[in-house]
Amino acid sequence: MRTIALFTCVIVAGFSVGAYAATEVIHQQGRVFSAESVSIKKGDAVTFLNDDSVPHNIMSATKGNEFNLGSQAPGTSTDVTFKEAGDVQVICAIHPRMKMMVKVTD
Ligand SMILES: [Cu+2]
Repeated sequence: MRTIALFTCVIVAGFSVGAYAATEVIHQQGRVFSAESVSIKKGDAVTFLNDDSVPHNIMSATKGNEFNLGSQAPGTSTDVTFKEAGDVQVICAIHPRMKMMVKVTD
C-alpha cells in the first residue's frame, strides 16, 4: 500500500515539474480552475493544462498581459508568460464561472 502511494506521488511530481518549465500549472478539471489565484514573478510562465473532457478558451483582457489561447482541446496545455506586474484576471470565454487571478510581482 505504501509503495503504491509513493509511486503515485512520484508520477504526479514528475508530471508537474519535469514535463514543464513553467512555475505553476493550472488544471481545468470539472470546468473550474485548480486555483483561485497564483503568485508568480514577472517573466515567469503559467501552464494552463486542459485535463477536462471539454474544450476551454482561456484568456485575459488585463492591460499589459492580454492573451487568448483560443479553443484548447482536452489533453493539451499551453504556457503563458506574464510580462507586466499586477493582478491579472484570467477567464474562460466559454464558461463564465471559470475565473482566477494571476498575481504578478516585480
Ligand atoms: Cu471553459
